[in-house]
Amino acid sequence: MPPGEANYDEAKVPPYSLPDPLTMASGEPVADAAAWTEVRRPETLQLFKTHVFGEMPGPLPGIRFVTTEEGEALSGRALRRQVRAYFTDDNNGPSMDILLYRPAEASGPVPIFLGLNFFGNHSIQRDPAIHLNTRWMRAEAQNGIVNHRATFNSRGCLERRWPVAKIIARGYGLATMYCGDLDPDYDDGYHNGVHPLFYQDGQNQPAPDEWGAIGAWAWGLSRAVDYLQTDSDCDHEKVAVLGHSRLGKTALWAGACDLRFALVISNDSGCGGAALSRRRYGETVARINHAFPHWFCDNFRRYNDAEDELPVDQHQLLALCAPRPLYVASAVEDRWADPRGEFLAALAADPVYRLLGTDGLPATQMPAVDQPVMGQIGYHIRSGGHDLAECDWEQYLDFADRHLGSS
Ligand code: GTR
Repeated sequence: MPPGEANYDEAKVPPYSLPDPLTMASGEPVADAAAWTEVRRPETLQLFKTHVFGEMPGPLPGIRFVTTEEGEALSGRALRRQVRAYFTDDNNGPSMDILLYRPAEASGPVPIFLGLNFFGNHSIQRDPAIHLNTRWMRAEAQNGIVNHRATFNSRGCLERRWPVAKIIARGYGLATMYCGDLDPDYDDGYHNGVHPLFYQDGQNQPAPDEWGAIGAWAWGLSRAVDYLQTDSDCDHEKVAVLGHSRLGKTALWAGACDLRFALVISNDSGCGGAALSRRRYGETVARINHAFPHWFCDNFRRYNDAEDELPVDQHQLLALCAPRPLYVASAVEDRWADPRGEFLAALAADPVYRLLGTDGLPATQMPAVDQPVMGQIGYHIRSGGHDLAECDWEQYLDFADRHLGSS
């Protein structure tokens, strides 16, 4: 294949064999749930930390959560709360804004969908009370971003990805944050964002086995759960983490690292997310590390054009969610993300789910387009392209009803 050209031909997918999620590093088979939980799961998580996403620090002791605004939304059907998480004692230092909507009529704590957004909390709804994010953003004129800053025109620009009225009507709350509050999405050598808060004396960038941007974003999702644990209107034992694309990779990594996420959803997460790296279909490890050198840990670059040497593949990232409910979604036209590779990864995670006593993924073949399958693992391939669509959400809501119950 000429350099620079992505493979979209199944016939050119190289033969590969996946690491067995249920064989321990010692070569012993994982015979039961205890062996998974006590040995194989921790060793698998460590492999992802060392070789793919990097080590991630724990919470900051000085974090402060301050409610900055509250009010009614959606003609009284929802209640909105905005909370700022200050990461240090400096109010001008790094912080993260959490936007929370919950059903006005709820009589107790509600389950929550939690996900990062690409263009600021104000981009998810045309609700003038949402603080306009002032941080760096990807320059996308159609989303109202000028000189890397949000303008008034970016209010509600990604409303189609966040059907808040529907989520509320189904009895769920929604919490979201801007990923750039944690780490702006460009390669700046990790001087901005939260990385420097954790540098040792003399350190000015993460070590090769330490976190990149995806790690920082996932860390922020865990900090949002820290907040939700303090908010009596939210059922912090029923938090579903979800993300689209690079933020879908992030949702999976957050779900793997933090067992407080009760349900994990990957929407079109592709390479470095739900798609098997060894298939080299669409985006590959070399391409993603070249285009986005700041997403993964530096060690991941060792596997550029050397996927078979990776000690793990992405089915094992999915298996780290087990036995918690996991939904993987693809879209037909999103070939860059390798829909088949996403399905095959879910299928290859199934033995772990079954070992842990669940029904895993109730399919052996890739389902037809727009025909979701749902067991403890859910999967669908939707018609259309790379996006988080309302019909994706409809499946996630059904899946959450099944596993969390809306109240
Ligand atoms: C693409 C990248 C994908 C995916 C996507 C997105 O450019 O190659 O891995 O993350 O961006 O996040 O929209």
